[in-house]
Amino acid sequence: MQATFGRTKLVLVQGDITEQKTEAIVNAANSSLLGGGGVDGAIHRAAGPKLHEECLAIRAKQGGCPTGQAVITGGGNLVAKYVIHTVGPIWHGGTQNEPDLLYQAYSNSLNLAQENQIRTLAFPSISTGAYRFPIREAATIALRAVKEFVEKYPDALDEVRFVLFSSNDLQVYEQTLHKFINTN
Ligand code: AR6
Repeated sequence: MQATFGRTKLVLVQGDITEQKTEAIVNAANSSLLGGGGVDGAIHRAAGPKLHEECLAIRAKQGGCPTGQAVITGGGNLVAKYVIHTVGPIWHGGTQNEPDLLYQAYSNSLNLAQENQIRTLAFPSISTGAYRFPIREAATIALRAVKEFVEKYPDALDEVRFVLFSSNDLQVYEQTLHKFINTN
């Protein structure tokens, strides 16, 4: 499914984020930046050792990445030139500021893209795997973060895509986007 938020194209697809041809892809990392399972593991495997080395250098400098923040590295062997690593919140029932932290993970990733003149960007569904954030609420937060960024910086981005791993996740994002288009 495709739509536009202002001058920015919004694309929802089912697929593997490591194969995207956007200038940057976003990694749903953890605070250690040392890799892990899920999309993080897939990105580190596809990008190769250079990515790990760059993450180690960031750790040496700033000691990891707090929840809601984002850091950037090169893309190693990926088609994407950059990887933006962000850390979504672990879901604890919604009482520990999880929605706001998830919003920050998206908006800090978008800010970092803009600072690096990145015009096309692919996101996975941050926090909705191992971190168990409910997918419907996460989709609303993700799309709201992109919409609000684009309203603030209408010329910054040509395309934002969400790459959903399962057809069910894609369906949830599509339903959420329909609501945005109809009500916002
Ligand atoms: N492309 C796109 N999406 C994917 C891919 C892929 N190749 N692989 C998995 N997903 P998760 P989180 C989906 O668990 O919840 C890691 O161990 C997956 O189906 O990767 O933010 C990190 O190191 C799900 O919908 O990220 C952290 O410790 C979504 O990506 C922790 O997991 C996110 O699931 C982060 O947990």
